[in-house]
Amino acid sequence: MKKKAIIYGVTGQDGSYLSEFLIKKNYEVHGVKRRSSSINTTRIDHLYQDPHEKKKNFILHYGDICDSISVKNLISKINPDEIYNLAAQSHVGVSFQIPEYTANVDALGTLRILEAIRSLKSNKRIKFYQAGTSEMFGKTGGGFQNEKTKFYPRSPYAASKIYAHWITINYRESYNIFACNGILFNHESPVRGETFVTKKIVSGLCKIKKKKLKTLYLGNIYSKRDWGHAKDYVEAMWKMLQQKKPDDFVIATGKQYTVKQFINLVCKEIKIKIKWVGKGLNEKAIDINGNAIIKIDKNYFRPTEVDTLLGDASKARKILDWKPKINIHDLIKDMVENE
Ligand code: NAP
Ligand code: G4F
Repeated sequence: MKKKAIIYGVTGQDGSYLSEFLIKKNYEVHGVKRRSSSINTTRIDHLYQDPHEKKKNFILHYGDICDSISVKNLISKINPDEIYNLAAQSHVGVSFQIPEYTANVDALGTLRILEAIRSLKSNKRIKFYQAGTSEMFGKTGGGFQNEKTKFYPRSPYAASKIYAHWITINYRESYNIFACNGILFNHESPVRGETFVTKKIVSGLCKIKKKKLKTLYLGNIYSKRDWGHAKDYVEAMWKMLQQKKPDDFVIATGKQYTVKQFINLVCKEIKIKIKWVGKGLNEKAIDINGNAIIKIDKNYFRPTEVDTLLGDASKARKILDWKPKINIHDLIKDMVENE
């Protein structure tokens, strides 16, 4: 019998990589997409199968984790072996503009899925994965973060994800649900959303190289992140659900770069020579012709920033036998090639 998985957030970056991964593992994948007036399936179009085909391994359903009724109905209709909750308003900066909506999706959305699993009383012990984030660590003060590090959220997004983290643990302990929290550090890919900093830098600099853009505007280029590749990280999600006991895991590379270092690496990859001049809001990257190709725009700064994130994934390495295969240089190559 094929295992069945439901993916909430199937149209997102991780949803597309996880779908490919599970299909290769011979799962029947049920992806949940939101109704939208314009196309939101570009990341998964290559997996689409005509609904009239007999043996399908990729099936799309309309749904929304803000809608308890659709969540309950779908989980009860499919009766899956595994559920991956990747659905979220996932942009930290945007969460300051739409804090209540972010909490509804990112915090209560998780509760709605857990409650559907609890009330279903399935003949299976449905396994649940919650997409937690290193943003929950927030104001870290530097050094490495692991599963024991305390949370200090710095955005409505992070505060909502902390609710989701603890409600997942509470349902595990209260109702014996097989529920795991992945605490994933930043992971990127060619299909990363256009407004996240790595994609914005790669896409902007490639346009500058092709003379289709003059200047790329960015915010805080001194924050430090631990960047991995989404392809590696979806494997870790699956591995968590294959263990005997449900548990929580940090997933990270253990290497850290500033946004500015990331820019320098991309420039090197696409062979643009730059020189940094100025300070603060006046800092700029100048090319060999004297053009300011990167400038700072204060509108991209957040009211509160997460200055430094660096993950210690030794628990995942030991228990899941997981380690990242793709380093930052290969990640950048992959992103540039696809641009
Ligand atoms: P993403 O590209 O922004 O994808 C988010 C997905 O959630 C999209 O499919 C989106 O649908 C869907 N969604 C949003 N609101 C929804 C709702 N109310 N009901 C159902 N679906 C909804 O994010 P990602 O980078 O793949 O990240 C996946 C998950 O991991 C997110 O929960 C994110 O917060 C978390 N995470 C990401 C990272 C990272 O570095 N990428 C690190 C740690 C944790 P549309 O396509 O229609 O917008
Ligand atoms: O790419 P970012 O927007 O990612 P951020 O805020 O770290 O969040 C991402 O990773 C989290 C895991 O830690 C996920 F949970 C979350 O869903 C998301 O995927 O920004 C990275 C850094 C920040 O410090 C930001 O202030 O880059 C800085 N930055 C500088 N200029 C910018 C920009 N970020 C964006 N998005 N756009 C800029 O122009």
